[in-house]
Amino acid sequence: MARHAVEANFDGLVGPTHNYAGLSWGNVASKSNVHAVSNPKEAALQGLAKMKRLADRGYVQGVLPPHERPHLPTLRALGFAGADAEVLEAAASRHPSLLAAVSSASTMWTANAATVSPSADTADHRVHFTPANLGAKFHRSIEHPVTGRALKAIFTDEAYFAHHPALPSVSQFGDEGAANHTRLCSGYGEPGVELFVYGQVAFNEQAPAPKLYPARQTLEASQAIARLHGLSKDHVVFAQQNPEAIDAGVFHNDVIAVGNSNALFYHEMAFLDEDKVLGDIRSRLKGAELEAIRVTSEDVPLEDAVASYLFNSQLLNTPDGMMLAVPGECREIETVSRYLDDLVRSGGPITSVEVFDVKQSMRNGGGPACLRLRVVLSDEELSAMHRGVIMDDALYERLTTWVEAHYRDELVQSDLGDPMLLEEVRKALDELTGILGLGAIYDFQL
Ligand code: SUG
Repeated sequence: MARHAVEANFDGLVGPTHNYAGLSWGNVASKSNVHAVSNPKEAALQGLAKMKRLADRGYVQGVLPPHERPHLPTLRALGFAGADAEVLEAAASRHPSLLAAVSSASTMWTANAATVSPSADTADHRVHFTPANLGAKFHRSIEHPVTGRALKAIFTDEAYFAHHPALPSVSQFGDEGAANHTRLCSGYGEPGVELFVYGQVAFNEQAPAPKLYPARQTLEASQAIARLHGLSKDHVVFAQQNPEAIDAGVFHNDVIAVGNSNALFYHEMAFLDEDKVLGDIRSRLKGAELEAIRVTSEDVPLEDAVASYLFNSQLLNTPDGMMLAVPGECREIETVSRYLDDLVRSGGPITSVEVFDVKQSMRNGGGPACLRLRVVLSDEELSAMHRGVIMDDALYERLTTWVEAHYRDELVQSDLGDPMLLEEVRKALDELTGILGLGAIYDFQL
């Protein structure tokens, strides 16, 4: 019998080294804002304000900690030696782009942290987690070990939670986590349909693939995760992303589609074979009709969808329908803003639109949906997890004070080699694991 369950959202707290290094080829915003001056304090406060607003509305909101950056163990593994200050100095002078890569605050985008399957879908009825290897980008490929530790520290009880290591970090198994994974269901506690969207088939060179930008997720990676999580094939759909969309800057599926409950909100350019995707979902979805909310290029040109991040919105249940939590940029682009007004008047499942300001993250290609990892939890699982990361007034106050005390309000590339910055980060993170009650998760704490 189905149990009551909720969708909890775990947002990544923006780290103290948030900066614009132009590290993500294929991600238009990251490339166009390269070397802009960042404001880590503002970025973290914008993220916290988003979490607080959703927590105040009654959603279960959690927080995932940032990682230690610059990451000296990676620099040491690549041959930089000596005391910490010497390692930083050598990297800054000899390989500044490598230093930028190991300094990225990219763990804020927790939609890429892992793929999560709720217990209603899995063979052993536990919640399954697989951290994403993020092998497509070096700066992100170093995230999964600490992500795995953080998830284990939060979801510890093995009676309820199962953790897998990341897939092999090679291009054939490129995995970008929940950004390419959506679950459709009649109710969160019911068995659902897990939709895995991939950009490329790795073991078939003849299969359609993007020509300009990399496909970060492979079919083989998605299939491996479905196997590891014990998902039955009657509850899984694998769909190829439209290669043209990837070449237009849609580097993850969550830049062009978002699903919630029985609704799938997507652009007509999202999938290579749209009819098959919808048909496959419809034939597997039990207890509800799929509500397909299709946006045409005439409604919103793909370019505007990418620039506004319309689809990188959170789609959340409300008492009278669903709310679309959009980034502020959606109200700055006329076609998108007009479309949103028409959408709420259309009588469909989306009954309200709310704007969230996450501009600091948006300039690196991360909207509201990139910033959160969804974890569907039954009431029992929710009480079994570590509660110290759940947002409430007191945690919001503590984290805001912590950010105000430790974060800089300006950061440029040349600051990344400053040994003081590393010291500030470690001091801040050590305090943070105390605030969140996580124990030791960082390399410098082990
Ligand atoms: O992987 N940007 C991230 C943005 C991730 C967005 N996530 C989702 N769509 N779910 C990326 O491309 C840019 C960092 C820099 O250029 O400084 C960056 O890593």
